[in-house]
Amino acid sequence: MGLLILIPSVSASAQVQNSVISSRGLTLQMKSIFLNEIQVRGEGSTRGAALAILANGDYLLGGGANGNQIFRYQPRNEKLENIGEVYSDTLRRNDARFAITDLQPLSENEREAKVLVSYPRLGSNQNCVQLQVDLIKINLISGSLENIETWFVTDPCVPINAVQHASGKLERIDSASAYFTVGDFGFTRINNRRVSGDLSTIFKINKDGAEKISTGHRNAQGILLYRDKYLLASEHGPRGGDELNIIKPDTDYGWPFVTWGAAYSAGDYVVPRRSNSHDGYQKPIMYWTPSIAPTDLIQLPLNSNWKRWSGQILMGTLREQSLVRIYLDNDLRPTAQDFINVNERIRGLEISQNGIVVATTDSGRILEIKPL
Ligand SMILES: [Ca+2]
Repeated sequence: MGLLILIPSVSASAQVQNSVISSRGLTLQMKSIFLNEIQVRGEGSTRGAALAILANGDYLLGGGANGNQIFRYQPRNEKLENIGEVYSDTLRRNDARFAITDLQPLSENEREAKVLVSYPRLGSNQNCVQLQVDLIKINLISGSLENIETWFVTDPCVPINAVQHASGKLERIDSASAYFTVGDFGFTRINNRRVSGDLSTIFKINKDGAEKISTGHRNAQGILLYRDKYLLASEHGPRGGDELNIIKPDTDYGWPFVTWGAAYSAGDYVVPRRSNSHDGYQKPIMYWTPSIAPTDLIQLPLNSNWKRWSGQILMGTLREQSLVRIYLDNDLRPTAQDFINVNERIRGLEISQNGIVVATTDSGRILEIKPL
């Protein structure tokens, strides 16, 4: 476990705090920036913003009080601007889970960026929820956005009590396609594959449609093309049994039939056939019981100031309030992990072009972490 030491702020802004974390031979500096405007609000809950980093170093943040706004933050001068709304707030309920789930730039130049945006939203009768992916164009000169086209809408539309477990994470493949995770939405019929449709699935999407890659995912909140060729996904299990999986085509990862987590009881939305088991299905390469609630995955840059952590994986967590450092050997076997405590629920996690780890937190902060 890393050690967190708060030191007096050195920034002119009262909203900025610096601290030092020492963890297994590396000393890290963490800058924490509180941005009230980007936090998603809902009855009884708050949520961190979705995060992407543009080629010019600026951050895109998806969130705000109603969860449907995009902001641009320029770390050079600590300037924040609201650049527009992706969808109407009539398409959500007053619940922080109704919010932009991910932002993924596909192509950029000095004038504009084309970015995929995913979000759960109400269906046409207002009683059910679907996950949607739109391509938007951001004018980087004027700081405005334009919605270009819808790429994907999940089916079925799930009864509204179940906006939980949306997933909705994107990973770029090239300028015209991406991987996309769809959760089980807490759907009470998720154990019937004839009606579960697009739920619990990882897709490859482009403007013409979606191709199923793998199934049996409960709530994949992290996805990463590791070493540019292996697809990894993290997911939340039920009462334990959180997983890290290597995603292979036409493979079933088991949910809701098997889980390493504890059994749900009769009052839960679905009861797995077997708990503490993965028999008959693809096993995760790592799992965590009790739950740590894993989110985004990133790979630290090779041959960088991250020294012996270069090229390794970092994973955000909600419940554990830590970054998890994971080392996979050449056969993709996990041979080391440790927890770097940041005392924050990590929602979005990215790596900047200059090797700074950037995270968004449910408390409305941006964290910038780098080796000292
Ligand atoms: Ca599984």
